[in-house]
Amino acid sequence: MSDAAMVDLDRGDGIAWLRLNRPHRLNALTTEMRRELLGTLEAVRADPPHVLVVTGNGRGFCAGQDLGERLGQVERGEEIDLRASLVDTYNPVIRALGDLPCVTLAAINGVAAGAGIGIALACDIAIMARSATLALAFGKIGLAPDAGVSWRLARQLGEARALALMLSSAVIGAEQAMSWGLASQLAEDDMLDTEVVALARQLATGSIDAQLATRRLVRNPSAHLDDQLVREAEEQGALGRTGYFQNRLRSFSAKA
Ligand code: LHQ
Repeated sequence: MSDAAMVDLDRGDGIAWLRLNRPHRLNALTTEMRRELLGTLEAVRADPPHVLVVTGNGRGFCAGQDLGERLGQVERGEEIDLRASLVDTYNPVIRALGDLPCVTLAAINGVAAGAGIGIALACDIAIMARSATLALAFGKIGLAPDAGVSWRLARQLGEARALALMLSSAVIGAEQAMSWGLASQLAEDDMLDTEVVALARQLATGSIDAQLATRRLVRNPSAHLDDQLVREAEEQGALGRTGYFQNRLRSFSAKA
């Protein structure tokens, strides 16, 4: 498998598709694959599309850490340093995804487990196929949630519900994920790509400056309303000077 790309990047007109590509392992992440993913995200940052779609090849989105790789280390008597894995590759992937200068859209085509959930939730928008699931698999193998999952679920679902789900290694179905706001759109399995393309095209007509400002305000809110009001005013001040805003004003008044 080492010669084949484990992460594919297809660039189109304003929309790029990043596909995790170890389908026979439900796109479980090896160290080499995480490095490849980081390199791909750097390439996207250097030459960003308007919208990046993140998805998985085959029937899974991403099954989290490749357990075979870890078992190999255990059996060879090697030291297991999960902290180093997180610091060196997982955390940079989550940070890079959350900070790309493009809108990111997770097309959750199948199971997202463990750190795979972290990748999905690091994207700005998640669309889930009806048969897809979020498997909080960490506890089953004696680990705690990582890749930002503990933070995001507690923030999104509230501490009590998030803790109960994580402690019981729950599997969250797509309809449940939708009703809890973890995904914002549900697609029939065979319509996922079509709906993703439609949304991506619509997003690509928007102002990227406004979209990135919106992400900054929502993803990293201030603790106090007064501080957020100041930040909103600063962001809006900059957006008011963009050509996009000024052109929209012109076309609005031309219609009137
Ligand atoms: C896999 C995997 C996998 C390898 C399916 N690895 N092969 C951890 C450690 C280090 C640092 C940082 O952070 C983390 C965070 C984590 O990500 S912890 C969570 C790790 N992931 C898991 O524990 C998930 C393990 N997989 C499963 O529980 C199931 O496979 C799920 C629920 C994902 C899917 O179940 P099924 O749809 O029934 O598929 P399957 O189990 O038959 O899997 C298909 C194949 O994929 C199979 O291989 P095979 O050769 O038998 O066809 C699996 O062995 C392989 N696979 N996940 N993580």
